[in-house]
Amino acid sequence: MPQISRRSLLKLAGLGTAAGTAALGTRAAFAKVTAPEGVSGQGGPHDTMPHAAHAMGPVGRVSTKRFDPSSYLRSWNFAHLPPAERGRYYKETPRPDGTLFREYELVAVDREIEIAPGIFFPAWTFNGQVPGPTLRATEGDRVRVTFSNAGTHPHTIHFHGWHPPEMDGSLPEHQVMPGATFVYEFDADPFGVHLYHCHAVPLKRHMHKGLYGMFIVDPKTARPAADELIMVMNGFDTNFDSDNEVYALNTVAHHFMHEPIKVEVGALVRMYLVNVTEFDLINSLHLHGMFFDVFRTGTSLTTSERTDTVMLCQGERAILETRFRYPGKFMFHAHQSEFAELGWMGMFEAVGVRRDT
Ligand SMILES: [Cu+2]
Repeated sequence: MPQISRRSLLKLAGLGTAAGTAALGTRAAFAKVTAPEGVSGQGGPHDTMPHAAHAMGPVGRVSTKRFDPSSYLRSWNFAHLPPAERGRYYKETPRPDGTLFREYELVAVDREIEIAPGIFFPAWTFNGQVPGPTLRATEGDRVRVTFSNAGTHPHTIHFHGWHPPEMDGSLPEHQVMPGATFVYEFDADPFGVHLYHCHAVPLKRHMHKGLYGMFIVDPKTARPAADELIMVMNGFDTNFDSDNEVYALNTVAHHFMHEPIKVEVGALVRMYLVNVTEFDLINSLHLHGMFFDVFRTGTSLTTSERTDTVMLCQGERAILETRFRYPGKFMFHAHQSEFAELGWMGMFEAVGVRRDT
């Protein structure tokens, strides 16, 4: 069977052609240019073949009915659900020492999801969505997660954080068989931005199929109020060649190109960023036109770095904080250009009055 390259697959899907029309004028101008005498290589006029690789962004839209990356961005502990429905998945009870007992219901389900216009991926999901719901507790809270496996394969939940070995969800005896239920319980510790994911073998298959989510633990003394964003860098191997054909922030390729993330000029913006991309060792986030403070793993309240590009290994995460100075649109994307072109690219849109300091 002939190999389908990552790029040809996306061309089939219509990714990579949106900018074609806009680029026509520029190409016509280039076509008149000839190489100076004595310059080897492309001596003649530049070719005028249609050049779909100039494209940025897909043609068409992914339905956000079942999963909306924009709503996922600002939701945790099932806050996006109406109260009655939310109560089915999340409950919090105050404890005498001032901490909370937080109870969650997570269920593994096989579900086909749309990751780029017309490209469907046979995912394994927590609660029908990829990434799974974001869980958020405060340091010292007690967390109980009742996990039911309604999928067709054995799964587990492995939380990053302090917990006893029987709560680790990583060994063969930890596997939760289809139809079975297991209860994970531990104290939220340490504060930071963590993740949870299935740890059944083969691990890379179980992870890349979509069984992962963010687990945030807030410090006892809360961080300063901010506009907070949940950002998961992920990728999808749509032809099972152990390589990703589609990359995204929050699952849907180029979603935030169509729906820029609205922020306010001058307001503190806090990004919780996790890299769960399989197959590629690293992923990164680059933000145009500004710098941000990095708190690696979110386990310190002191920034370690001010930069405009942060690189994360598989499973690594960071909190990024910044304030937009200027109103307008700012691009952000993986600085691995190929990932950006294959879907991991988006825009911020800052509104308000310019603040030069
Ligand atoms: Cu699994």
